[in-house]
Amino acid sequence: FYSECLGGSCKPKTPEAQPLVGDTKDYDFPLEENKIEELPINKRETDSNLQGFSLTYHPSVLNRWRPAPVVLPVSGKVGEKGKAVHIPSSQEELMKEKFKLNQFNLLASDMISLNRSLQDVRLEGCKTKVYPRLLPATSIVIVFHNEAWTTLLRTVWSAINRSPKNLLKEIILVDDASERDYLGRKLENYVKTLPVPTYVLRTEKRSGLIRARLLGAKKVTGQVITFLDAHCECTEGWLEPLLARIVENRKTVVCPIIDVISDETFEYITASDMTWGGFNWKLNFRWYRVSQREMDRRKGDRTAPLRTPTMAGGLFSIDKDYFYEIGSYDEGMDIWGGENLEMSFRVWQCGGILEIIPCSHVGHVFRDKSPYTFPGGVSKIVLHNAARVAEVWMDEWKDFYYSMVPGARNVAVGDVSSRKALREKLKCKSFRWYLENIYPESQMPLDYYYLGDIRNLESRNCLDTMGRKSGENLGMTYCHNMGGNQVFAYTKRQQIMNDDNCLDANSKNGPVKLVRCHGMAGNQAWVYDEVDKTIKHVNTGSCLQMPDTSDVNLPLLRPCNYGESQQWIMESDFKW
Ligand code: LR7
Ligand code: MN
Repeated sequence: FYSECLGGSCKPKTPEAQPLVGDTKDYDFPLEENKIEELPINKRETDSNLQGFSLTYHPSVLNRWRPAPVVLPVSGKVGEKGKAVHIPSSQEELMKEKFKLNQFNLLASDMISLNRSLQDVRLEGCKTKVYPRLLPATSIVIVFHNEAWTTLLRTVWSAINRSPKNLLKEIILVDDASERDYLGRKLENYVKTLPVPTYVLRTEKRSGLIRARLLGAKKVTGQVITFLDAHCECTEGWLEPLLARIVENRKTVVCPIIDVISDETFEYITASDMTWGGFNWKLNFRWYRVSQREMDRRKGDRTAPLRTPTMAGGLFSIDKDYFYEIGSYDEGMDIWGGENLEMSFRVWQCGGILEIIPCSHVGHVFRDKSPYTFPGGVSKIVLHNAARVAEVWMDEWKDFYYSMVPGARNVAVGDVSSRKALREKLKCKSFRWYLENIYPESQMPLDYYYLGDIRNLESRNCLDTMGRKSGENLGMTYCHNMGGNQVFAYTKRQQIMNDDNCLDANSKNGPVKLVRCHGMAGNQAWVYDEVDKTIKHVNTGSCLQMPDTSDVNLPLLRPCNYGESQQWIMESDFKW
């Protein structure tokens, strides 16, 4: 249940070599199509409501700056200009051995210069943008546990090389109890030689990335905090647009576009600028295609700041005072996961703005697996963190999480009273407000009649997605009372949905498929009759029927006969 995003964080798999029209630089990776949940316009918060706070920074915290010089290719080195590194077959064994250390091609990384050059990946419209001559300086906080030397220092060097001198105050490295020698004294001595003040802090014991970031943030002396993962590369002009946006409104939390540094070849691959952050019922962060609504709000300008429902979590800038005003992080979260959604919900619900700034690009090494240990167990930690998000921020929509991931009910969430008090103190809005105004395209339905399993009266079996994907048939099997694949929401829009898929049929005898919800009724509209207990497909007038002997796992769509084989019970009786 957590594996899809864990460690690899929903790695955008092999980017389709499919340039967007009018731009040959950007690639589109396979995206989840968002379904459309259009709201009447008057139910939405207007721009002016969202931005009713302007703040001018005191001039004393602003600095005059000049663009950083362009980083030139290092001659004789591989990987320059962000190109892929290919390992000769004679070294394949070594490569595989080294891969295990960090779950990326360490041999390739070690061959590339710490100062490698990259392409200028920005849209043309970004290169000519003019930013205020006075901007606040940022401190960069990078937390790491057992990070590789070359990826860590390439992150540091890429920031130094590509940040305007007066805008980078310092770099704070937080070692979260790493167990590798080179990250000890050797690292401390190395950072002393850097042209930007750089410090190494150490947690006393493994504290996880959330508490490690809090430790780093405490030492920040710049006006803005910029967090980066320890395996990133900043590109030309990455910093100015982030800081410029914060100066316009200090309650804006800004993220760059996160490009892909291949874990296999370290090739720098531009990500789509048509992507924003969402989440599913399991509370995994996911990339989705930006809604038409948001494209329209930006009047089709691909260089304009993009309001995103959630952020990936690792790369963002925030005004330092605002970071604390809005409640920094939940210290009750361990190791990895959850803090990104927590901060996203909190920022939006408590009056801030969360944006992706398309003119700022930073690469990140996406991995398939997490390379380090999760003391206490991966699932326990990840479920614990996500449950805290659900308990504090999601109101009744937390039910979607718990029914999708029933195991989370047995994990202690710990004390969330101080986080709830924070929500009170800041007078934050409800999760309903968030869904209505910020994320109407979310796959969590706004209004629904029912959430639970759907049981056939005759066979006593339950509808089951069988974990299948969009386009595949709906399944059916014995009821396990364990939620997950057997949880469906019956929404006021007449959808029967599980996470982002809806029951869908396009002919009167089926089959009934799971198809990405489109929110436009059509083949996805069903009427449940509480009296005769039928589930009728609106477009065809046929009824959902239990499977026959030819395939006992395949529910059917047949002319209605009002027999028990077509009667369904929607009543929650999960035994937790
Ligand atoms: O116990 C730990 N202590 C640490 O210091 C565990 C991790 N860390 C460090 C780690 O070394 C790394 O520098 O924390 C940083 C993030 O950990 P990763 O790289 O294993 O995380 P990720 O890239 O797989 O996960 C994404 O989601 C995380 C949820 O907790 C964090 O928010 C990460 O910062 C975030 N990364 C990004 O947003 C980059 C884009 C990936 C995506 C989507
Ligand atoms: Mn990472």
